[in-house]
Amino acid sequence: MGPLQIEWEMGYNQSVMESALHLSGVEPIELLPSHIGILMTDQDIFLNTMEIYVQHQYEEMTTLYTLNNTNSNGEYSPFSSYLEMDGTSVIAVKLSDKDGFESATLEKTYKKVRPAKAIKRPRNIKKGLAYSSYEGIFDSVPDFSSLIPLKKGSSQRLNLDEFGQRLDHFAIQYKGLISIPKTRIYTFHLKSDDGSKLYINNQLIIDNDVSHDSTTKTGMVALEKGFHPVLIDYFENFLEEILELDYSVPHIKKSPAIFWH
Ligand SMILES: [Ca+2]
Ligand SMILES: [Ca+2]
Repeated sequence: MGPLQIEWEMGYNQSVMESALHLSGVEPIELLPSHIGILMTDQDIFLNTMEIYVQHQYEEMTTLYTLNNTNSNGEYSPFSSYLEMDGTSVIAVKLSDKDGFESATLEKTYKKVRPAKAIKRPRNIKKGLAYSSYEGIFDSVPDFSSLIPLKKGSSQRLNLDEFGQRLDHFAIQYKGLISIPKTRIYTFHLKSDDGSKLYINNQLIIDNDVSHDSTTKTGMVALEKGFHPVLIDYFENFLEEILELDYSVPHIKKSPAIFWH
């Protein structure tokens, strides 16, 4: 079998057009091994121990792995059902068939982390978040400290309807606490139109900034049970406006975050 090649041709295919443009050619296609189709456990941080799973769709292929060895000449072993990690690990996997053909290597780092400490429950807290709203033409989350708020208040939940329907050209900063039911790893899902950012304990967890239509970005963080300072920065340029924050843990469906201020 010869090398794979693509034969191409382009031009006008309309009787009213002169065949002024007609190009054609042959290009070889270089086939390189890929790791597309190999899935490794998505969650990449853990508290104590973690089970790492690898999935792929190729029944004839054997999964091989190596630990903490970024050198491709490292020793690979067959991967059985899962790997249990108790420390930060770099895992590289590849697939191999009986003739020794190998896929490209997929490498992922799984990091053991400590949960961020909770703060003491402040006295007299109420449900919801404090907000400051601003007017202006923004194409990214502004530096709120340099702006004068148009309005300040509090809101039981993230609700842009409070600022009028189909408003354009505004920004809001929400501030408060998030209550965390159990010490573990949480995945936050921040959906916005246009841009937004989520900070927990002054750490940027999700950057969903710049002008765009409805886009959800996720971020994972280890949190101790209790209260954690939260900050949500948001701006709307024009057309639709959306802001939603949910969190999830494996095997439990997404729930809206519970806020206090
Ligand atoms: Ca709008
Ligand atoms: Ca918009």
